Amino acid sequence: MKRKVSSYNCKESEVTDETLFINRRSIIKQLGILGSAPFITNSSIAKSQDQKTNNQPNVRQLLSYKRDVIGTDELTSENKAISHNNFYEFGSQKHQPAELSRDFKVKPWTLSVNEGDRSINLSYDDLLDMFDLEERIYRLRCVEAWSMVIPWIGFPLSKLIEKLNPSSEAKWVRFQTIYKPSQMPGQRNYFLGGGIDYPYVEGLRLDEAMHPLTILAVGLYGKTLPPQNGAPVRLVVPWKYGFKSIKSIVDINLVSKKPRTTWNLLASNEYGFYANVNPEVDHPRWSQAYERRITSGGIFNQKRIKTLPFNGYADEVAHLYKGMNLKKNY
Ligand SMILES: Nc1nc2c(c(=O)[nH]1)N[C@H]1C(S)=C(S)[C@@H](COP(=O)(O)O)O[C@H]1N2
Ligand SMILES: [Mo]
Repeated sequence: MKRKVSSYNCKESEVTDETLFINRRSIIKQLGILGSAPFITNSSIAKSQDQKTNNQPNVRQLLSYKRDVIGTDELTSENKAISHNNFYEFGSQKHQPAELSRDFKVKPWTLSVNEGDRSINLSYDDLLDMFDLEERIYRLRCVEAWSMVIPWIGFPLSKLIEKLNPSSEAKWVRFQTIYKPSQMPGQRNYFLGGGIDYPYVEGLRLDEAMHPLTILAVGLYGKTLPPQNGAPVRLVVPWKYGFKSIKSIVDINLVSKKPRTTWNLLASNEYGFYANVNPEVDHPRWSQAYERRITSGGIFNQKRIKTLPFNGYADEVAHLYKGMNLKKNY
């Protein structure tokens, strides 16, 4: 999503990359190995950073889960899915989240799910253990007109909401990403962070949140999520544009009023609350009729394909919007 600040983003990100590079060099220098630079690999640089900050590196754990039936869509390669990301807390350019999230700590973590003063708190281990994990191979359609096919691992959000036993007042669900400027450079720097007012917030109508396709994902491609994809837990709503699928969630609130949402607050004429994938409603600055499907390999391997209503999930979800004008409620 390009905003007016995007020309600054570019310059700013170059500066940031440079700072990161300088930091690495000084760490290497402290370890007294600068002279042996030709032997330094990326992984040894990452390791020396971990040693310095005394962190556990974000090693992706293998998960056990029930496998999805194999679909007909060609999967995006894992390498693409974890290196081409939108996660503005770590920079607004696609390559930045993977690079700038290496020091992000996902443990300990608390996901709080609440209505009023009733709440359930899930720890990092609860997220992986409390529910049976299943694989869901879903298409992810970004509002920017590219798409991927990703094997997520997670559980239906409905299972968690049911545990809270919501009252009849609960009509909407509000989600909030962690606010941790010390580990999220985009939250510290307005330009790097794409001009967003953090924390990132999103929302769903309760029936959308309870729909069986809506999941909280804790992994992809058989392993826990890397930070750039929203570790340790993120939403996946496959019939909506990608920005609804909020990452690294700490708060889920059941509320009586429709929540405000980050991209809608930034540009309400461009990004609606519903954000259902719809080839007939163009973005003001580009068409949504087609998308670039990212599979594997280089940009020349990307296929231009027709965008489907509700991202191909119309049979499952169109009834949720019966009688609604989807051009107005974009
Ligand atoms: N907190 C947060 N969540 C976010 C975003 C973000 O910038 N911050 N970007 C969104 C957008 S625009 C997309 S397309 C998807 C991308 O998910 P992926 O990087 O795992 O493919 O995450 C969404 N969730
Ligand atoms: Mo997106």
